[in-house]
Amino acid sequence: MIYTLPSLQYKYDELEPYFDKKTMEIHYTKHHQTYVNNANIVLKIYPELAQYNIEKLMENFDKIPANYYTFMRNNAGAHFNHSLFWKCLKTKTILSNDLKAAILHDFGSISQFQEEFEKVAMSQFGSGWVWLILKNNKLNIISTSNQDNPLMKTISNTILGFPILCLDVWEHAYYLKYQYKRLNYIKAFWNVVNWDEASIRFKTKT
Ligand code: MN3
Repeated sequence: MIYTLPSLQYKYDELEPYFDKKTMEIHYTKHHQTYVNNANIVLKIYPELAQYNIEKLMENFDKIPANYYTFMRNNAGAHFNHSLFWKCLKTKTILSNDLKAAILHDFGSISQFQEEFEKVAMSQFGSGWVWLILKNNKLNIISTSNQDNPLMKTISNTILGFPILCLDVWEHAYYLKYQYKRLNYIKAFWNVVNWDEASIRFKTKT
């Protein structure tokens, strides 16, 4: 098995005006494709790694040979992150039911949840990701640097949590449209969050 780009459930221009067509196209066909190609180089050298799908590879990161560890942390990590990110985007979905109740319980209100998410996203210095994660039945918001993710056994050798939702805060995700205004990009995200996907992910772990 080698990795391939997952198909998108929408057209590049469908998230306009929040996420622009050009950024979506370049992000998917150039950035994500490059990460996939790079990760596949290592799968060809070490076919035993190819038994894992990308999610399982994150949980088995200790099996990656040391000489390719950083390379895969960046590229296989990016493949996992972007594959989830595309699924987290959709217009006109509504936060409801169990996930809504859990967010209200754990953050107090929807606006407090959004404020906290924006704060974490703005505090991530340089490239990285913001995550809504579930751990021990509690929701939390964290950020990771570069292409790390909460499932990856890296620094602490434990899984930080199960990702429910993610946002790419690398400049390549927003610079064409928003330039240095990361906060405007983060706020635009609320218009294109796929709450249906987030709810499904939440349900599988509760
Ligand atoms: Mn990206």
